[in-house]
Amino acid sequence: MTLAFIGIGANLGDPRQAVKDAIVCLAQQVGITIVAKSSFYRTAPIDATGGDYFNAVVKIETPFTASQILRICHHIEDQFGRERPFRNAPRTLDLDLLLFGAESINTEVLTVPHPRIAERAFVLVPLVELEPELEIPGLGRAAEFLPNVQSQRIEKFSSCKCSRMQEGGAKLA
Ligand code: A4P
Ligand code: MG
Repeated sequence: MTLAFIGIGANLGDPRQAVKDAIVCLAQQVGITIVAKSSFYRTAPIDATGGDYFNAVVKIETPFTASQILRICHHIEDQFGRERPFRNAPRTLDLDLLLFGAESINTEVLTVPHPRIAERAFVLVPLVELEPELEIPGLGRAAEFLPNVQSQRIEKFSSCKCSRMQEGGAKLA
């Protein structure tokens, strides 16, 4: 079994709903168990055009290889109507394999850790939320890169209409 992290992003159609639905789709796949999911974030497009993005990161456990996970991600993107008219075009759904255990992978179709993992607040902030002590193979502690992305706008956004409740049913402030 390998623990891996998948970055989810969307800025076309109903992007908040797409991020939510994508988590359900990932959870429904045979061989993928969602271990943790970050908050939802509304983020300014980075090196990209279009409206604000919704981003989140999930931590998964899987018996599959990294390329098998990438194939599943592409299959889900296709089902959300993903089109690729030009580089970094607005998208209905993007699923990126950010980390796959401690593996470093460099093939024609797959680079892990994701090459821009330490340059983007929309990836780093949810990753560090999930795992404050996370180590990125070959780079070091993820949290150490946060100061470099401070200028990128990112805000937490409620993922649904219900508020969280404490144990015993008392409402959180
Ligand atoms: N590929 C290689 N390695 C990976 C990997 N670790 N995970 C290949 C996923 N795919 C990987 O991907 C292009 C090719 O990368 C694929 O054929 C795959 O085999 P793509 O999904 O078609 O295109 P992409 O997602 O635009 O590419 P990339 O390189 O992941 O883009 P970036 O750099 O992640 O930028 N701003 C905000 N606020 N939020 C966003 O989510 N996303 C981007 C995309 C730009 N700006 C953004 C956001
Ligand atoms: Mg992608």
